[in-house]
This record gives sequence, structure tokens and C-alpha cells, in this order.
Amino acid sequence: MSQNNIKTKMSASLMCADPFHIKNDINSLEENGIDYLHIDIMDGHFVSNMGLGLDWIKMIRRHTHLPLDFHLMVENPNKIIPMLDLRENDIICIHYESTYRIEETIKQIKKYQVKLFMAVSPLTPICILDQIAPYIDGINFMTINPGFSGQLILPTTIQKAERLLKYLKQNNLKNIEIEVDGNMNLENIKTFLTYGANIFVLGTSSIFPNNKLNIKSLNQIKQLIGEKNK
Ligand code: S6P
Ligand code: MG
Repeated sequence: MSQNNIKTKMSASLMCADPFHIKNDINSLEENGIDYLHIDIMDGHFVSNMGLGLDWIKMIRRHTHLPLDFHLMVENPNKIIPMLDLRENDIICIHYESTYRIEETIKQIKKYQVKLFMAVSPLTPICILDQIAPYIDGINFMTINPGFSGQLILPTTIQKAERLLKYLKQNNLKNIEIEVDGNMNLENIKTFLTYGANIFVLGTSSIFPNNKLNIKSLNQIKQLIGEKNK
């Protein structure tokens, strides 16, 4: 069961899409019921990769009304947040380790009508939630190390997901959403559904094999999670 029967959703990872087909791909994603567009922002410092730039994001905004699901893998996210043109229903996710000013950054995000998620990387301990849980709407539970698409799930994250679900139940945090990011193919989605996850980031492992949008895969996932939403 997802936490507290929260709706189960799909978030398409645009760093995995072919930039030459992005317009058609977003149209097809909309037509086929995608819930979010996942926007990975990387600065080459917090993670070694770089990606999705501000002008490119503006272009995406002009083309769609879908909510954006920002995943900030940057040092000092407070600098970039005002430049994102955040809108109601967007998600913004930061990494606990990315700033010395976590409290200030949380306060800054709270000024917008968005959902605040905290990323939990494979080596981030669950106990960060002891202090952070009251301020967040969700967790981006990473099953790979942040930085690159196309990685395989780290098996230790499966046991960790079980511990996370227990932790959330024990601490009566049933309204916290759990997004899972990294190697979400059909099999891994099934596993994480049993650990209460309700948002799945879909990339090269499912809807963008070789960077080409695969609608059949999207519909298979939609059907699987649709069962959860009944
Ligand atoms: C990785 C990033 C992820 C990837 C996603 C890609 O740093 O946060 O959101 O875009 O994992 O999907 P896949 O199926 O290639 O792992
Ligand atoms: Mg991501």
C-alpha cells in the first residue's frame, strides 16, 4: 500500500529524453497521463555531471502545463531556487548534504506553493528525518547514487526502503510521499510499491530506452499503478 492511500504517480525523467524529440515526447506523455516531468538539475560540483539548464527549463514551461518535479543536485540550492519560476503543484527536492543552511533553504522554499521533498541518497541515513520530517511533503528515495541515468539499483536500498516504511509508520508520518528515483523498471516498481512508494521516476529503464520514448512501457506502468489507485 502507498502511504496513507496517497495517489500513485509517474514522473518522466527528461534528462533521459532525446532533445531533438522533446516537443513530441511531452505531447505524448501528456496524452498518456503522465503526472510530472522530472527535471534533474546538476552543477558539476555536488555531482560530477551537469544538466538541465535554466533556459531549457523555461522552454519546457512554455510548452506544457504539467507540474514540474525538480530534483536539485547542486551546491547551495538557495541560489538557484528563485530562478526556477516555481508554480503551484510543482515538487522541489533538495539534498540534505547540499547546503550548510538547510533551515534557511527550507524556509525559502516554504514561501512558494510547492511540495518540498528531501532526497535520501543511498548513503544518507534515514535519521535525518528526525529533524526534517515536520517540514517536508515527501522524500526522493534514491536507489542509485545521484548524477547519472542508466545505473543499476543498489541492492542495499531495498532493505533500506523497508526500514524507511517502518520508520514512517512508527513516527506516524503517514502523509509523507515516497518518490523512488533510479532504475525504475516494471520489476523494481512492483517491489517499491510494496514498500509504500507512490511516485516513480521513469527514465532509461522504462519509458526512455536509448532515449526514445516508449509509450507501451508507460502504459504498462500506468496499468500496474492504476491497480493501486482503485
Ligand atoms: C540521477 C537522476 C535520476 C535519473 C533517473 C533516470 O541522478 O536523479 O532522476 O534521471 O534515474 O532513470 P534511469 O531509469 O536511467 O535510472
Ligand atoms: Mg532525479
